Amino acid sequence: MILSMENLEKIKERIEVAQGDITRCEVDAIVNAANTSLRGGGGVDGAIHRAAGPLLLEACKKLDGCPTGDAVITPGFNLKARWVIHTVGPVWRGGKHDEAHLLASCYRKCLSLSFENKFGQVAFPNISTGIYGFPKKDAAQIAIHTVIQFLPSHEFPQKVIFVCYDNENYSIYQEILSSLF
Ligand code: AR6
Repeated sequence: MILSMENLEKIKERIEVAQGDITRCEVDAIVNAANTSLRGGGGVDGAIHRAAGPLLLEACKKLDGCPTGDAVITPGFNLKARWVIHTVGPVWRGGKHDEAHLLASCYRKCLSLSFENKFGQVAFPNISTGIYGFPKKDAAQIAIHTVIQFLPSHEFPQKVIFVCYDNENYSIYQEILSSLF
């Protein structure tokens, strides 16, 4: 990862790691690790739909799905977060099917939507590292790298929170971030 000390210093305060349930985050937007149909599913997607209520599915049905690597936005309905950014991570198929680029694209698209909407805080789950099977360390490097590349040249989102659910992801994120800052 090639980063200038100046850029790192500038964004240090804008990146946080937390452990817990993303549906409880009081932020402008939470990111959902969805699938291309946007019709809900298991994992964090299921939890977000349950917490947001049935209007979220209705809003998703009005959208024409979402391709892998892209992102779309809906209101958060009953969630504490005002908005949900739905992104579709790649299914891990051994690493030679553009998985890394597609995962980076998910983070970039979510960050761009947050920029356009002038969001203060946006919370990300560890996209693709559950049901979709992306190796956790590699996914964390991609997530952190993409955020670090984006923030210095964008005023929004003001803060990115990586919300880890499982202990393994939480330790990985803490380790990578403490080695950087
Ligand atoms: N809060 C934060 N993170 C969570 C939560 C939660 N409440 N629940 C799970 N995670 P996954 P994927 C973490 O499987 O791999 C769905 O069926 C989990 O520990 O939710 O991108 C979709 O509809 C893991 O680290 O998403 C798709 O079909 C991370 O969230 C498919 O799963 C992502 O795990 C997407 O698979």
